[in-house]
Amino acid sequence: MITRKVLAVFAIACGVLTAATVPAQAAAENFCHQSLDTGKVECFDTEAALRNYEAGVQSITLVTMFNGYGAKGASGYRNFASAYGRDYCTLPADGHEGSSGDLRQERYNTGVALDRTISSVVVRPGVNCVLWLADDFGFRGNTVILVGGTCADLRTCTGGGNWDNRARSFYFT
Ligand SMILES: [Ca+2]
Repeated sequence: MITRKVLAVFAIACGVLTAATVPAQAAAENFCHQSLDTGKVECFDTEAALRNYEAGVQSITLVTMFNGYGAKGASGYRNFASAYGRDYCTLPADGHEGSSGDLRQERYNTGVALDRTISSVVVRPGVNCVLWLADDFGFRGNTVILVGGTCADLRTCTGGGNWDNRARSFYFT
């Protein structure tokens, strides 16, 4: 009698466990993050895991570079975020909130290198970022400064001469 009773309880317990496990699996990986820069999707079992992942992702674009005029993405764009994961700049505490000393190493979404191809830029307004373009590698050469907003045509919008297809390095701070 005792043995039968124990088995019956065990069977019920298994049934409950199985029933509880199925919905848990169906709900798994429902919390997803998609990068607007790369299209890459990362999914997690819990919201807490997603938040933990997002805390380490530099997904907030502060500066966007475009190969074409008008800050339009059709001929290629590239987003840059803070190296510190912030959604603002902290001039002058951190000199390079984001940067590239060699734009041959940076690519638009089209695969074309940014070196001497940038024709328009957007510096996210309201986040205290200032963009410095340099016409040589390593932030050297001539430089020009752009504050928050859209520079739709680097031939004219800098106030510092023609910067179309000229920048070879940059930083924002
Ligand atoms: Ca261009």
